[in-house]
Amino acid sequence: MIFLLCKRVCFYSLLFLAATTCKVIKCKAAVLWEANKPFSLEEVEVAPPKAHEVRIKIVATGICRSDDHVVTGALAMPFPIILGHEAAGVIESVGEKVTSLKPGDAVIPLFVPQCGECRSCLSTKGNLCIKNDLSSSPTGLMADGTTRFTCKGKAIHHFVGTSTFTEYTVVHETAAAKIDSAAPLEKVCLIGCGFSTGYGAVLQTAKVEAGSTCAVFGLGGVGLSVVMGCKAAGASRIIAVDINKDKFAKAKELGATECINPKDFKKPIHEVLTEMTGQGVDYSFEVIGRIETMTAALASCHNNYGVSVIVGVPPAAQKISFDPMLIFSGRTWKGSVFGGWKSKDAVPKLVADYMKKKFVLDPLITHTLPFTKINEGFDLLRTGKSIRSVLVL
Ligand code: COD
Ligand code: ZN
Repeated sequence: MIFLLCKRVCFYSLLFLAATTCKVIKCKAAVLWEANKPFSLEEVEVAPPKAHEVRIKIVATGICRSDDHVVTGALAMPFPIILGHEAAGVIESVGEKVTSLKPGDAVIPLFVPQCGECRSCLSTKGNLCIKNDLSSSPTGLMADGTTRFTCKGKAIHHFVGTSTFTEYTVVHETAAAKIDSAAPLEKVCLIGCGFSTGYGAVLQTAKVEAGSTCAVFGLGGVGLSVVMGCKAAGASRIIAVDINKDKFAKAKELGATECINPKDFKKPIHEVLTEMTGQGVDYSFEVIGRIETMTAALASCHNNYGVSVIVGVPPAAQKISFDPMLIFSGRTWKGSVFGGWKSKDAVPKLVADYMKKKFVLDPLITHTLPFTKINEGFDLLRTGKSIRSVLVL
């Protein structure tokens, strides 16, 4: 009966689970030995999960700009490392004291965990659980200070508590959300990062009201998810801003009412947006990760009650200088990590909403590739040819 209900999950469960529990698994992983090098497909050993940890068989993983930021050095991480943080899979085995997950469960790993005990988790206002490994000095290790990956006798680091460019990974129980076992894992993996980050920035962080005017700077996978969030919120104007006009057709398809290219104007883009809207937009979103566009987005929103949200990961070691009058007059400048969602609670609901067709993910997925073509997937990202590539394992 259960097999009929959730064929996808049970197939993997039957095949892999019983045979591997408590044992080291040898499997394929994409190891990044050092910055600015291609990923190297290696056989790695994945240790069994310790107490409060789970081992996941990854089924699909998206390629996100943040992964590439580690390759280029823009996001500093310890090497060697197994990257990847936007994935979906099936629990292969669980360590002692794990209560919320069991073998066979379909899950999405969470790069922002939800321990349920820290101040952010306990506050209704927060979501950046203290157990995250996103700080400016990330450890690349599990909570006990060790790693579960080895390759050629060397310890390999974890990435933001997830590491999904591997057939098997180990994460903390608080860093995996159980989802509907009928969900297509090669689509809902995007809920692990890009989609939720953009959509939540609108609905959860900014809490855009119906009838609002919005500007979205940057139309990659995350920016397009912001556009979708603005549409879902009932925004009356959604002005999409990008220097690549090839992004405009999809932005319009997903809800943008106007698209503008800063290169087409002599005056600064915040002046253009202020003129277009009278006194600036109600909400602006920076989804590029550049300090110039962060201040431009701030200046584009209403001088008294405008809200500007930084979604793009700021470049390492760069500082912003700006006229404090922009804030003094009343604007609010906010940041949003993982769309402000409390991850373990929100991800199953987002998957359920996807299953109810409340939003789409297909337009964001331009390429689906076998895992072994990971380097090709990154080339597609770097040349601007893809929005999201999903690697299937
Ligand atoms: N003006 C307007 N548009 C610009 C400019 C500019 N000066 N410069 C670049 N752009 C456009 C590009 O043409 C492109 O269309 C878009 O901006 C950026 O898109 P992508 O595809 O590079 O990026 P995305 O959509 O994948 O988003 C990536 C973010 C930049 C948002 C990145 O910071 C991110 O992935 N953030 C979310 C994930 C996260 O929080 N990670 C942290 C934990 S790992
Ligand atoms: Zn990401």
